[in-house]
Amino acid sequence: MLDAFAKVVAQADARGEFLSNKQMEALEIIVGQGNKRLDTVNKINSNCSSIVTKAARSLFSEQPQLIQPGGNAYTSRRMAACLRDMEIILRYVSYAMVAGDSSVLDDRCLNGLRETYQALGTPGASVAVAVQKMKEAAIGLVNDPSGVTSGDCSSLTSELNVYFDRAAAAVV
Ligand code: PEB
Repeated sequence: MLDAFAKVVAQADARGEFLSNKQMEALEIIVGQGNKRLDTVNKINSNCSSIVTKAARSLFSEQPQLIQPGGNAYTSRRMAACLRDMEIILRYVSYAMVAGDSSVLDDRCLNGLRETYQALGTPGASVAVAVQKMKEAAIGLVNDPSGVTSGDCSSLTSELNVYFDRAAAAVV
């Protein structure tokens, strides 16, 4: 598990070199955007249940067979497992966002997840739709200007997009 700083240190150490100017500049940007990054993570954390609920409602309205008898989210046990999985994925996306690096998400959440769903008979494509819907909800909240100092968050929202897309791509 790496963060943006540990990652460039590991890369430089592997070559036996000091950090390059390019690497230093990338870290300067990260430091400069530090408060915005933490605001982004805070928005996700404080709205996690509404992000999950909204996405799940939308998924089940588009794919009602999931909650009908025989469906993969039918019975409250499976529904609970589904909502829990969505929350786990969102939590690891939030960790990646705070670290500025996807390795925590990759190593501790996505690694082997496709195979787990295949073994369970859970439709990965539907999980991917759920992740995309959480992405829409989370980005909408991050872009909501109310209650925060206005500024340019485009690079942070595109980074957040990448983590959600990575999670969605990992389960299909
Ligand atoms: C991954 N999910 C399930 C299981 C595991 C995971 C390991 C089996 C054990 C259990 O039921 O708890 N666990 C989860 C995860 C990590 C982890 C992400 C990462 C670290 O440790 N059903 C649907 C939807 C989808 C869904 C498409 C969007 O119809 C999910 C939610 N996951 C789902 C369901 C089960 C499950 C388990 C329904 C239960 C499957 C079953 O027992 O039939």
